[in-house]
Amino acid sequence: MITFFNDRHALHHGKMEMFRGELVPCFEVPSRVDHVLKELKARQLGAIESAPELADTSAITRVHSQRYVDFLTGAWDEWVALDPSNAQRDAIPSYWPIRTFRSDVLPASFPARMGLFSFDAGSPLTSGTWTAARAGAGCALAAARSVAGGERAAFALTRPPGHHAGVDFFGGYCFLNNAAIAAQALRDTGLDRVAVLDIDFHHGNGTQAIFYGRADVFTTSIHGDPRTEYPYYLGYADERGEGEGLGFNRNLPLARGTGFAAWREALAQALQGIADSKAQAMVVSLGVDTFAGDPISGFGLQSPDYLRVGEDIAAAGLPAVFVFEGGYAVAEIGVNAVNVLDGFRQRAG
Ligand code: Q9C
Ligand code: ZN
Repeated sequence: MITFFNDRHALHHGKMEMFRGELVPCFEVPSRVDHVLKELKARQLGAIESAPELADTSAITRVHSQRYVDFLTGAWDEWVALDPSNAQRDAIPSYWPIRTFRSDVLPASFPARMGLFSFDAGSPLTSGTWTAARAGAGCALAAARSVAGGERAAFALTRPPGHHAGVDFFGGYCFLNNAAIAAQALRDTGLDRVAVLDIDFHHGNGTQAIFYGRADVFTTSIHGDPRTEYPYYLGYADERGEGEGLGFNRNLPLARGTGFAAWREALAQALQGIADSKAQAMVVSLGVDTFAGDPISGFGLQSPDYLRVGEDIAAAGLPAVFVFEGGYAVAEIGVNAVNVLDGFRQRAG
C-alpha cells in the first residue's frame, strides 16, 4: 500500500480548545501523525511519499465554496490585523449566525465571519492552518489519483482531519474535507460511482452534507449516537439523502459503550450498502477514536480488532483510498491505524 504523507501537517498546531467553559489543551496534536508514520515505517507497509503541493485550489473548490476558501486563505492575516498581539494567540470563534440570522451577507468583521464559517469553538485557527490544510487536500488528491490510476489502495496520512468540514464551514478539528476531496477526485478521474465509508467515532457530518443530494457518491458512517455524542445535530438513522440522493446516505449510529462485536455488525451493514450502491471504489475516513482508550470518545475497540476491520474492508473487493481522520489516544494511534491498513493488505493480497 502506498502512503502519501502531508509533510506540512505540523504547521497546524492549535494550543487550546474550548471545552465546557474552559480552554483545555488541544487533543488534535501533531504527534498523532508522527506516531502513525513511525509505525508504518516499522512494519514496512509500502512506499511513503511526501505528497506534492497543489498547483491551485481547483480540487478543493470542487467540494468547498469559493468564499469559504477565500476566508481560510486570508484568515490568519485578518486575525493579526485586528490586533498585532493576536500573532501569539489562536483564533477561536465565539459568535454564530444560528436560525433567523442572515448567512447570505458576508460581515466585514473577521470574528463575525469566522462564526459564519464554523460550528464550534473547539477548532482553533492558527498561523499555519491554511498551509497545513491545503497540503492535506493535496495529500488526499494524490492518494485518490493513485487509486484511480490502478493502485488497489493508498493512504493519505494527514492532519488536520477533514470529515466534519462542510461546503463552507470548519469545526470538529477539521477545515478541508479531505475524504470528500478524494471522493470527488475519483469521480473527476472517470469513476461513475464512488462510496465514502466513515469509521471515525464521530459522525461525518461534513461529508454527508456535501454529498447529500447526489446519487453518484454513496456516503455511510458508523458513529456514536448523535443524541449523546458530538457533532450532535446530524447523524441519525433516518437521514437517507434528499432529491436524487435519496437512498445514497446511510447512518449507523451506535450507543456509547458499544464494543467490537456490535460495531463489526454495523460495518457489515455499511459494506452491504456500499455493494448495493454499485460503487467502483471507496474512500475510507479512517478515524481510530473508536479505540477503548480514546480520551474523548465512547466505543470499546481494542488494538487487534483493527486488523479485522481492515480485513473486512478488503473483503468488499473495492479499491480504497484511506484518509486519516480522528484518534486521540496518541500512544496507541500508530498501532491502531496501521493495523487497519495491514489487515487490508493481508486480506487484499
Ligand atoms: N473535549 C474528529 O475526530 N470535541 N473530530 C468534543 C472534546 C469535538 C472530533 C469534546 C470532537 C471532534 C475528526
Ligand atoms: Zn472523531
